[in-house]
Amino acid sequence: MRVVVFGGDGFCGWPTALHLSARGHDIVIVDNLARRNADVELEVSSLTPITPISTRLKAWRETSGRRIAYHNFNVAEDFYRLTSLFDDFRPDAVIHFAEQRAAPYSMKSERHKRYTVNNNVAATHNILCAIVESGQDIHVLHLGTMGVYGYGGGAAIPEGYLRVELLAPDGRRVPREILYPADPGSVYHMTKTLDQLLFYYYNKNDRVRVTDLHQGVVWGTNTEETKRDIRLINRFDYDGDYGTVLNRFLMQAAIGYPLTVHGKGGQTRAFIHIRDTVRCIELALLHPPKSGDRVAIYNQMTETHRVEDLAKLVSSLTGATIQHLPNPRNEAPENDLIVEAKSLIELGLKPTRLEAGLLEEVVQVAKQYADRCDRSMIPCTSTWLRQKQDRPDSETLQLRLNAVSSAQGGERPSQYE
Ligand code: NAD
Ligand code: USQ
Repeated sequence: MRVVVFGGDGFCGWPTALHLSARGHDIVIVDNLARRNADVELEVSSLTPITPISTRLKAWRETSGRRIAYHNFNVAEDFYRLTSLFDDFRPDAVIHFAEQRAAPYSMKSERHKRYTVNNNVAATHNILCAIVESGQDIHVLHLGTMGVYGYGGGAAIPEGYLRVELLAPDGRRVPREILYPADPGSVYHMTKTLDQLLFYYYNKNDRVRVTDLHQGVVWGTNTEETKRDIRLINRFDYDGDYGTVLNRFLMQAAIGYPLTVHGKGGQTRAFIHIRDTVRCIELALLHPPKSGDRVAIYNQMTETHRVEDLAKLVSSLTGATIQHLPNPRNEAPENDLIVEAKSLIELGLKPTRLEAGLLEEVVQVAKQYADRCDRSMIPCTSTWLRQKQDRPDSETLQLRLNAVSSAQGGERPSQYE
């Protein structure tokens, strides 16, 4: 198939582009390098030494014999580059990763909130609008998030749609299937709930075929393809804005930094390994909705865990100590989370479960590049509530200062000093 990968230089997009190219698909990457620029802004780098995109693509040509084309433009702004690309390349499908994806980054300031909303919503809308303009029947695969549902509430979270009964004036009960009520927990997560409405509308009005993959927290770093050559290595985010919880714990264990549990760690989240991410996307690509079908929504996760349990597991494997920090987020201190996730398994996914060998593999990668870590970048300094930004309470301030003073070799002033 001919496939455009929007955001194909990122953490999930790059291994996906390689995975599909290795299986004979014809791939074009579009990426404006916003993620690399965010690293420049935040003064941090991927723990792994990712190479420039031209080096990545050359390395892929040399190791696989296959070419991946690359265009550098902003999907949220350069609408006519999109329409030209669709006219020239005539893709069968597009995979849309091109959004600002970190919840803490989206909460840093009004500028970060506005950037995240403008970028994410406009990127999704431009892609849909350009597909309609092209007159082509292009399947859209989008990386959504489990966070659109909120997390939990006692009953199982279905795959996108909820069966309800409306009460008619004459007392009859009218059955309906509606989008599961959106309950975002950050500005970033809110953009994903807005994306859902864009898909709903363009699917209803223009019959655009859409698969929305509501993905959990991704962990791991490399896939079969990114391991083929050091120049293909995938990014590994560990900083307080972009690092996600399990990879952060594994990396913290590798460098002897106490594991940073927010609050008591009662938050339960859904997880998936990066190798399953690329496989799920391949399965969804090979099984598109038919013309006229409603938006297909799959929960792309393989297991759920409490943050505290993950910390204990990593601690038991590595001997790392655990610290409980004041939670910078405005989120439930604990939640249950039961998720229905049958569709991708029915399509052929063999779930990779969290097990010691895979956790150890990530610790080894982190140990290998430990000298690239800037410990002062580990604390999460982005807070959800303005009052917290303005006046941290004394306990928060002390815990944060402790975290910074435990950092070695980094004198960078922190944002709350
Ligand atoms: P990432 O930031 O590493 O990759 C996103 C890529 O998109 C980057 O390379 C960035 O430069 C590019 N991009 C952003 N805006 C763009 C624009 N306007 N035009 C062109 N390129 C643009 O993020 P990721 O971890 O690879 O996540 C990819 C997608 O998967 C995101 O939409 C995210 O919401 C979703 N997701 C990620 C996770 C996770 O744990 N990483 C979990 C669930 C869902
Ligand atoms: N957490 C800690 N300690 C840390 C980091 C995080 O306790 O050092 C906690 C957070 O408070 C939160 C949970 O771990 O309760 C998950 O945080 P995270 O940063 O790992 O994940 P999140 O912010 O939810 O975002 C990530 C991706 C996002 C994706 C989402 C899927 O960055 O793109 O959409 O996971 S989900 O969580 O299912 O919504």
